[in-house]
Amino acid sequence: MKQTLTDANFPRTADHRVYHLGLRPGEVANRIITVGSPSRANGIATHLDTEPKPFVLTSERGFTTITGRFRGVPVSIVSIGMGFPNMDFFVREVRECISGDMLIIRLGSCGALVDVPVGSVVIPSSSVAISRNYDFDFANPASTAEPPYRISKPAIADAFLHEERRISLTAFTYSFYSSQGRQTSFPDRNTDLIEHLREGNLNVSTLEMETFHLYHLAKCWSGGQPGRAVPAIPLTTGPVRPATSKTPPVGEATLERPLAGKDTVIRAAAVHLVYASRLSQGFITPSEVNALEDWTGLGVLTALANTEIPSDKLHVETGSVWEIKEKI
Ligand code: R1P
Ligand code: URA
Repeated sequence: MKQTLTDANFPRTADHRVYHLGLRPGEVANRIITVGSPSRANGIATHLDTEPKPFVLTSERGFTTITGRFRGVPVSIVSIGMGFPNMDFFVREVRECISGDMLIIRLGSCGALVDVPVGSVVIPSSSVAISRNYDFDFANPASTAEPPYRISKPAIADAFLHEERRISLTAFTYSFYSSQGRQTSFPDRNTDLIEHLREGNLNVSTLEMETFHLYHLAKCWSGGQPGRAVPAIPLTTGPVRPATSKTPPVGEATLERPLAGKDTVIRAAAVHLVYASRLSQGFITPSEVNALEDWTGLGVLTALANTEIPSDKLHVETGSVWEIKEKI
């Protein structure tokens, strides 16, 4: 950490940069693709317009944001690393840098529990969370009546990626290993977990580590209804209180005033790339990854650019990194 931060509740630098992503208003757009790895972000960024030159910022904590335009539409690509804590940093800190609505699509890899080849693409319409139960005694399982893993109710995606909503359930896990049913040298008591997830009443199709938290936060923000306007009741009692605000240009933001604006929504969806087949034990090759990430990245950029955001729910362009300045 190089700069002084103020406000222990929501730390920021004097020039309004958020603590972990390092961004400030005007550096991240309303339409966002979030990915796990910087190489995926850089690959997708090759599809951005050359004018204005895409803005790139890698924070000290390893979050990389690339903001530019795709076919003229402002868009950001944010690489967040792995796991739900990073998804939490991303959604909350970016929310504080953008006025208006947010459209977020996660483009991430997964393991498949359904019989599809590696390299397949799954669009999950909902997600459940599988958490390790810390009250279970993993060393002495006979000593507790608790289950070793807990499975939550589903969180639902926004419909903007689904022309026709097909039910595809993803499971988000706290670990790549134990709660995805992988066998390691730890006593994880998970040998029947995969079978349980594939059973008819659950019918989980993919396993990964961020989507549930994204869907859950989007729904919380949007008053419980993905993609719909929030009700008049305040949504949070925490750091963010949605309030009408005119977005100041970069460098002039007064942060006593939250940026989000009134009646804003966060619309979230995900595209999962099958890297691992948990049935055949196959794993994707590097050249398949490159091809798959390229065409799905282009598809997600296109979906975002084609999804309307009302003009009064867009962040102001003046002073932003996506502003096209007239050449003199
Ligand atoms: C595990 O290898 C990582 O890959 C998946 C999981 O959710 C986890 O983050 O997503 P990404 O490819 O987006 O990182
Ligand atoms: N990502 C995951 O979380 N799990 C897999 O099996 C593959 C990618």
